[in-house]
Amino acid sequence: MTRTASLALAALAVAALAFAHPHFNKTVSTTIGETEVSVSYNSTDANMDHVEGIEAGTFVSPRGPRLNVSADVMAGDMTIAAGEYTIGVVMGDDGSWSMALHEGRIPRGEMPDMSKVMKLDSRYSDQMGTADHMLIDITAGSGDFAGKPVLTIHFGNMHLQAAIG
Ligand SMILES: [Cu+2]
Repeated sequence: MTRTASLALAALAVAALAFAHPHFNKTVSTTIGETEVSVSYNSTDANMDHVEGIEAGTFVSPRGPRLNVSADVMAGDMTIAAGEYTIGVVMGDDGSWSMALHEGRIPRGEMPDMSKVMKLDSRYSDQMGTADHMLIDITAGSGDFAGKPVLTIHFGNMHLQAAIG
């Protein structure tokens, strides 16, 4: 191998390393009151080019994050029944986003069943900074949800809080 070729290969290897950021399978779990709540997700890239092409009303769920609740839990004036859900977001006609839950898992390659999707009482902001990789957490709410537990999703410049418990 010529010196030039090996240098070129080394440069490619460095570029590949710089590109391949680690993506983690994460679990966040806690108890709210007596209820065990856990979220499992992959810290996938916040690909905003993909977000651009999404149509209003579509349930979008990067890598199918899952929520499990051990008992019925109130979410604003709705009830999330004990069980497993896929966490996603739905864009409204005005371009803002709501958090939503799809009952159970969506089988690979299948479309979400909109009759199984429940929109949560949630708040959207694009003024909370940027998360290059998806972050989901259960934390203390702010604004309308101050003093309440919330589920948060931060994906690119999209930041959502949803009432939970
Ligand atoms: Cu990445």
